[in-house]
Amino acid sequence: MKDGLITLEYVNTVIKRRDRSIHKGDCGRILLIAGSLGMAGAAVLCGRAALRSGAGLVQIAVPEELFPILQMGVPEATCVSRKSLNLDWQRYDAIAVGPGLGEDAEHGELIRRIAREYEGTLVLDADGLNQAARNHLQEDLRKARCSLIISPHIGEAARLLDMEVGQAGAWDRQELARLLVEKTNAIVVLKGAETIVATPEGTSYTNTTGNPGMATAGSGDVLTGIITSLSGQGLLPVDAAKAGVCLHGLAGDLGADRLGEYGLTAGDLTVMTALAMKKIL
Ligand code: NPW
Ligand code: AMP
Ligand code: MG
Repeated sequence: MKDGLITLEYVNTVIKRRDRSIHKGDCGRILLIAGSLGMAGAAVLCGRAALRSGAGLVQIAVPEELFPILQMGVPEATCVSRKSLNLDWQRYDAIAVGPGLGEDAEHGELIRRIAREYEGTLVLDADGLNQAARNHLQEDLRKARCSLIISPHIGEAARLLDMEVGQAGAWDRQELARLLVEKTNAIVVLKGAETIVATPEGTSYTNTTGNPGMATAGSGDVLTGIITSLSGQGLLPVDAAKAGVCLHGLAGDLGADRLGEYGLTAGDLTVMTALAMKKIL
């Protein structure tokens, strides 16, 4: 069922204006478990997007050898080692797992633990979803204590549903999103042209922003940063997902206006995210 469109007018109603006396600790303390050797860029893009959409404190969990890259790429963020990551999850307002995470088998157990223990909002994307599929964590996700948002593209959706990509692509996208909700009990962000947000309550929304210039490496990693940032800033998970896809698309539209669809990069999207936030407020 399609309940409505995700518009800028809607986004304007859910993004909070900043109180004059606010401090960074009030603006979302988030953890991004992202990046691996060869895919440090995904963590950089995710971190930059989180900051550009207003997160007050961003911590990025990466392998220690990537610290220099991350600290140069996102100097505003702090880094923590992913070796035996054993943090007090509850001190974060939102957590993301997945962009550029890689295929290390131990991440399956990490996702299971966070889903079981964490009481905030968890955003699972990219290799976080691939790990969930490979380790058959769908049932663990269904029983998660945290609020869960998943943001698959059609390839990741196919893996979660144990389908071939072509088979998943033949489905009506609204129906496919609903199937993913049934499988995981998560808020599902099914990405692509006209991204769909479907909820366990049975509602489903279609995004109205974005353009083909966003079909570029790292674009989804930027979206994960934005959704996690908005969750950390206190938006309800469903609003963070809906507003996140709309702002991400608006950033893409503002970027395409200036640079064209061909030249737009995910790095540009992170900067345009700041302008997108400015435009809707
Ligand atoms: P094909 O072959 O293109 O026709 P993967 P990934 C299929 C990180 N990144 N959108 C597609 O079909 C990510 O965060 C790091 C997308 C193919 O079979 C992940 O951790 C970057 N795919 C990791 O790389 C920049 C679609 O799905 C498969 C599709 C892998 O992520 C890049 C691709 O999915 C990247 O973000 C659709 N609409 N339809 C960095 N700089 O560090 C079908 N497919 O194998 O999960 O690859 O999305 O690149
Ligand atoms: P990913 O494949 O994870 O990098 O995510 C790609 C991002 O770009 C998602 O947010 C998609 O919705 C967006 N995107 C990709 N292609 C298009 C398109 N043709 N029109 C609008 N958005 C797109
Ligand atoms: Mg992706």
